[in-house]
Amino acid sequence: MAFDIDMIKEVYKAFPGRVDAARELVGRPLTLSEKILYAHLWDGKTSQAFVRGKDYVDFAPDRVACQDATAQMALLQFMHAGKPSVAVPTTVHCDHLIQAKVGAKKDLIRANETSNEVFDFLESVSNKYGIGFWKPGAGIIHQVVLENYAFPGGMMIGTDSHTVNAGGLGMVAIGVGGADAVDVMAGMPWELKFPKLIGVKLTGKLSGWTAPKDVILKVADILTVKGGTGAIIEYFGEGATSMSCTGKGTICNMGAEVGATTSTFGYDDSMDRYLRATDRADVADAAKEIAPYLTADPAVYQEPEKYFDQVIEIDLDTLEPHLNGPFTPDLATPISKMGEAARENDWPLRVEYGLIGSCTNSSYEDISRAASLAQQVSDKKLKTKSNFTITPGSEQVRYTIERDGYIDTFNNIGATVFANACGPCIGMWDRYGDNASDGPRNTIVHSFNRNFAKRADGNPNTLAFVGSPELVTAIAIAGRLDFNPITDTLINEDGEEVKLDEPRGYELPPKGFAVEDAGYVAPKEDGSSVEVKVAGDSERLQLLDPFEPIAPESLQGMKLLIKAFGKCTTDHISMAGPWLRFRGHLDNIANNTLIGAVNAFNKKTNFVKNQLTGEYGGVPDTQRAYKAAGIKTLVVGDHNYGEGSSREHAAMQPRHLGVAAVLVKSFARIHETNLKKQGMLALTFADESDYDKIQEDDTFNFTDIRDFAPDKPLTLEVVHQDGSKDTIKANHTYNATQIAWFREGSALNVIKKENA
Ligand code: MIC
Ligand code: SF4
Repeated sequence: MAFDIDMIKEVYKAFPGRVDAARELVGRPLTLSEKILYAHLWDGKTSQAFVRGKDYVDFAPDRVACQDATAQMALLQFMHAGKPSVAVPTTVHCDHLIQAKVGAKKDLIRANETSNEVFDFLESVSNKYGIGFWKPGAGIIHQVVLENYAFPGGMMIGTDSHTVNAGGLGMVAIGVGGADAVDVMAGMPWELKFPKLIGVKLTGKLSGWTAPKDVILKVADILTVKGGTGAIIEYFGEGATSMSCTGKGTICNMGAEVGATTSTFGYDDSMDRYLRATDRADVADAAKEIAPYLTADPAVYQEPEKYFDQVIEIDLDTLEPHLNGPFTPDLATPISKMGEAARENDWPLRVEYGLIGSCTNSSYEDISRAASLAQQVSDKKLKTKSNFTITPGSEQVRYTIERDGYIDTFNNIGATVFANACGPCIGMWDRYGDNASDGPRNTIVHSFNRNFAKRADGNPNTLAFVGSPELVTAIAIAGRLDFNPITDTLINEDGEEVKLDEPRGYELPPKGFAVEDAGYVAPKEDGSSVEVKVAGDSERLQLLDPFEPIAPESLQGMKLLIKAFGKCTTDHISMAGPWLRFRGHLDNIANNTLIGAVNAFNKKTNFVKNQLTGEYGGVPDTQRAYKAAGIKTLVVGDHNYGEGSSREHAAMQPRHLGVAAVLVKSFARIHETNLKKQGMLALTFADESDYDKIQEDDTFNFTDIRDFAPDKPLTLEVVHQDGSKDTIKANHTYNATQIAWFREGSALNVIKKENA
């Protein structure tokens, strides 16, 4: 069972009635996002039109997807939920734990050796609870989901922030922490604040060097990394319908980089073609029957300002290829301005690596277009100047592009083909051996989505720029960051000036997709006798103990653990790369807690004051000292704290070590929910400038924590070293259910209690 057509037909059967009822209730035409949301209400209907950006709503997603690095914690929690099997179709994908080093074959063998314990655990839990299992090498979660499970009008959640990729097939697909996935797997409602809506009108059509990637790089420029927070981005217009389905996937994928809850596109012919090409004609037929329901009502796209909270218009006829970076995905530079920007900022012009593929950009279209450039290297007697790598998104894509000769084309320019896995996108790239942390200053370009410091190779001095696979390939051929293939020429072996022709490719494989072993393992019908494998002395896996509730008394006399300065993403809070190996062992992975965060008082990483001794040390050690002394702590942060990944480790680790509250200027959505789910206090400064009042030696008292209630800010007394005090207000977004999570110690404790 690669996908569940019966489930999809059920969804489609109820869809029109639910949408019509919602339209009547709301009293105006509906956007696509609203249709999907209202069609997935937990109770099936509502008597209330929801207020966007305000009301918490219970939903019933159609499916769940988890990847190996987050599934471990999700499933360790699910094991506590007291259920014999998952309540909705769920899959686990082994993709993050495969390190890229020499090439697909050997790397996969090594990963199976080094992580077999984890893969075995995931396979056995999947088997036990009725979860579909995708083996290491099968592909990256989001590509596999797009190829097999995504369907127009569906709603899914996944324990990875780029779950949003499935918006390319017209879904509302949302990244969540593992505890949220546990709710849905356990057959409970899944709660989300009803999102705001951003409409993006795409006029004109893509052509030449410009690719779908450039649309989202431009959107990131406009919205910045936090501009999409709490919103669904809905794309429409001629530029949207004329684009491939997989191109739409790329755009939705990187919606995570602007903080959007998700992104989506109305059902159109490109989706129909993609469904048929991926062997799902029955889904395409079923979708066709309710097609008008799978896109917005016509009035919405005619007068978008009336229906969206914000509208952006991008003209694809004039959109230039972009490169975004370094260190943040919203720093956008059109390729024609790159030379100037690089010289101004002293970015190294020589490009060491061009890397294409990943979950974001490894469609057949991407690969065939990039290959058309690689082909020109020999045709035009050029030499590729940078190293070049490819990480295909799935075995189906890899097998098909190999059959069609593209792997050979890339090999001819000296490329390395890595396994169908995350690899260099998430620091699972053995570029420097053990010497990554003081690697040389250098530039790389890739077609992935994130480019935070150290993300790809662990080297803080690597400047990573994000671009389309086409542009990355052209730049790798030229070996220069300031190469603009639209205007610039290269000198070939004969000393002649040559220009690269525009990329050309195929939306879908002319000979169809093919694959020998896609890598799927179906679970047993009845898994009750399956034993889950966790060795007692394992350093990779540890069964979970429930968290104790944080007592109100312990919120008096708290100490400051760290005041984080500037960008503090989940990569700063719980680094990936080498630490991915401990994702199933809470105590071990806790040793990386906040080691990437910059201490506002000395601008150093992993160097904070222990108020008990006056000495400076690493964050995890200092925190363990407070824990040993029975003292709870507070973490302070800047804007968009917890940006990036869905990894709930970024919440569970501080929780495990005794951090009770996180007080910041603003949160990224998934991280804020993750903190709440683990029974912590996730708070924002009512007055942002209070951030400046927090000193290194402060002690904190939550004076009115006993009155913790929805819509009522908390009061925090800040006692400075000289005895002087500031009283500040901390806002929160907890509703009554979430306050119960805090009171019980975690959301899981509440589920357990209910199922006891
Ligand atoms: C990422 O792209 O940062 C990851 C690694 O896929 C994460 C998930 C994780 O940390 O395991 C994400 O995006 O959620
Ligand atoms: Fe994997 Fe990178 Fe995609 Fe995350 S963004 S799922 S690490 S390929």
